[in-house]
Amino acid sequence: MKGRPRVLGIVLAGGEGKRLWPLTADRAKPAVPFGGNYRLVDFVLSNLVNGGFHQLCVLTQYKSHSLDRHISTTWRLSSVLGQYITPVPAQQRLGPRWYTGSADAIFQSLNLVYDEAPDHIAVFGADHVYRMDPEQMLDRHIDSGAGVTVAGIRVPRAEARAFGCIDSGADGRITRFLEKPADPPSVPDDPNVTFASMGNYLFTTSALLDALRADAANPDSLHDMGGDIIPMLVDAGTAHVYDFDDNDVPGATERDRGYWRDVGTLDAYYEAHQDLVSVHPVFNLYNQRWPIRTATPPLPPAKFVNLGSAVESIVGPGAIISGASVVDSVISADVVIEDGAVVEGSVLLPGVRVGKGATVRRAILDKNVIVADGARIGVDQEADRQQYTVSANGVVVLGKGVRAE
Ligand code: ADQ
Repeated sequence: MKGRPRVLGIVLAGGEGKRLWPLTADRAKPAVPFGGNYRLVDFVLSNLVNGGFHQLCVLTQYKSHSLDRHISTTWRLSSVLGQYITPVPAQQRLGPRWYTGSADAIFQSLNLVYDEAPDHIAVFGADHVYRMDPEQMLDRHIDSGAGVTVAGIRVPRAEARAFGCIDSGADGRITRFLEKPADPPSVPDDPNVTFASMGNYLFTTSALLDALRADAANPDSLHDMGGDIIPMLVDAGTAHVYDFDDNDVPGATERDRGYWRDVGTLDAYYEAHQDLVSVHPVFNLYNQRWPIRTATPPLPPAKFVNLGSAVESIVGPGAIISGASVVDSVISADVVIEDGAVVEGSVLLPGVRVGKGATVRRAILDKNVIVADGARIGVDQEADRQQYTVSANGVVVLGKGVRAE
């Protein structure tokens, strides 16, 4: 450990996740369950911990209870070794106001930085499914001497309006940064591709402090990391890009190298799950050399009885599939599917019950949803629309605890 730079990790986990409604009706977006076992925040925390970053603060704000509980119970580290992962709620330290934006969230939490006195600060988002070794990004950041290094990835230009878009020179210096432009620029060698910010930043501590203080004094600022802080450092000529293509995680395959998904919409969330249950998924959950960590509840193994079956599916602990047919689905922990039921192309979160003879197609069922015997979901889109949320691509979504008759 001697000689290693001190790095404080700040995970921005206060996002509301409006586009994931109703999955975010009761929880912050980073607490949304994903992949049968995980919550979204587990991906960024696994990446940081696996990469050797062991002083981590998770800034929360909206509907933070389930996120706080998950982090406190799942992500304990040894404080004897100086390691911690701690949720930090909004505390109104600078007056009676909540965070006005992601930069204000850090500004209001600067006591964490003063306490730790780190050399560098990793500010990472909590909304994405990916594998990344942040230490490789840190090495680049230190080598370049930049004030901030922004992780960048190539995305289809058609999707780039949701991202910060980066132009950079051959030396990696960012020459232009456009936050969520209406007409995203393309990369020089491909008109259909944009180089986008992943919302993960490595700052030299003094650069972050100076930028946050200047931003706080600017009455016109929205106090947003992507909208205000990064453009400020780009103008100052001290922002570099780190190309995610260069990241090489142990055990990564050619296919899942470079995988990064913003699962911010119901359709993106659904598609990422469909990838997981495909025979050869792009994202390999089974790479134990870079594990995605979480705590699983103390439940017995999944059980299949009365010729119940699940194919092209993942099934969590405690699940019971009795005489039912499950295909292309994610069945989380403690789900029970009864005789004669059919579940196809669906994502069932923990505690869901599907009754006898029920049908569930192309649906996302949040925790503890009860599908009554014989009920049909995803069969008659008009009927579904009247009662439930239906995504742009026609995925039916039932919020937590809903009972479907
Ligand atoms: P967005 O994801 O749209 O774009 P934002 O909503 O600020 O930006 O979310 C960034 C992260 O901060 C998320 O993890 C979110 O949970 C968290 N967050 C948001 N508001 C917060 C608050 N008040 N307190 C604490 N945490 C908060 C950003 C960048 C883009 C980049 C995309 C990549 O601004 O440039 O391209 O991420 O997805």
